[in-house]
Amino acid sequence: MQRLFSGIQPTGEPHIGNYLGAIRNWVALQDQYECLFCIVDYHAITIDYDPKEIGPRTLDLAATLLACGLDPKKCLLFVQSEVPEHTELAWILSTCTVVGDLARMHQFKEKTEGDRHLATLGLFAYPTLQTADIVLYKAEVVPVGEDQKQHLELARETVRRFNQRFGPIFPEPIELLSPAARVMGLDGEQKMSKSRGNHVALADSTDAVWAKLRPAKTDEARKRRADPGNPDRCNLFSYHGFFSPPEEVATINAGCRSAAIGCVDCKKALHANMERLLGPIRERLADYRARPDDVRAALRDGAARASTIARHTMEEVRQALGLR
Ligand code: AQP
Repeated sequence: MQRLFSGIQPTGEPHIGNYLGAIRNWVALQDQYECLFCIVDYHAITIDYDPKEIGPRTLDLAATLLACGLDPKKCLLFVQSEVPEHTELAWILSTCTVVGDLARMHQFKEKTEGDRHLATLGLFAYPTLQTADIVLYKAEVVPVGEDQKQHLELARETVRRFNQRFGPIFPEPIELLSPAARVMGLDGEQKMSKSRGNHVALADSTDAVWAKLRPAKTDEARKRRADPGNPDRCNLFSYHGFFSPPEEVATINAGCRSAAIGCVDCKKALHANMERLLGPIRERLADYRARPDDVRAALRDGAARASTIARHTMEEVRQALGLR
């Protein structure tokens, strides 16, 4: 089996975008690859955060991942900061990473718009830590969304430079493009995101989900119930594609265009279909939240197994660098 690595940041409440764009895929990949899934808390501290919140968030994210179907018997689930070799290797790889390449990264540019000269070194070097995360385990495969493709190209470049200088230690990781589309936020303007507050959280109660759907923007040209709408211009209609059966999507599409149904009808149908997927996840999450020690034990076990691989790689790396 090939080895696969992926990570998720404990930056806020995990949402349906994270589920549809990553977590659901991870659950399927557990059976096809030797998977390492990492809660990347060292990445999460590259933006403003509350030190009191990050610990509980990390634990709750782990509970959510388990509730979504990650199985510690099939994969390694662990927290990045519990394996210090990630940051040690990131430092070493930073000597093989070119500043000009880092400066070209779209994500860095987006996150620092307006005040780039005040950006921190941690945020700038984020892709180098990401490279270390992957190659520390000699992972061959990395599932990525479109937004992460550039970082993976840089990871390959860094690996090539390292291997050329110190010997063929790391495989060049290849990307496994996520089959899921990008989920837009409830605002319809930016991608759904933990930190932007435009999300439906996996932990939201059924009432909370409805409270978010009810006022959400639809086709703005549809001012009254009798006006026909255009589903192609409706952000909420795009959610039906993720949650509703194809025949129902077609009926709603036609009903919107002919004004046979109103936006509230469309939202109610969406809510019911979301509930079918989210309800069972929410129930399992409540169960894991009620037994945090079991979640901690799963993370401890994952970190111990990850550390064994990490220590072995670092021995090899230090030797190659002449540090032993
Ligand atoms: N809106 C989205 N649609 C599809 N996939 C998404 N992902 C995130 N948002 C969407 C995927 O979720 C995985 C984990 O993401 P992350 O926590 O590492 O960072 P992110 O992509 O920056 O996620 P967020 O929710 O937007 O967090 P913040 O607000 O902290 O930046 C990734 O595989 C990502 O593609």
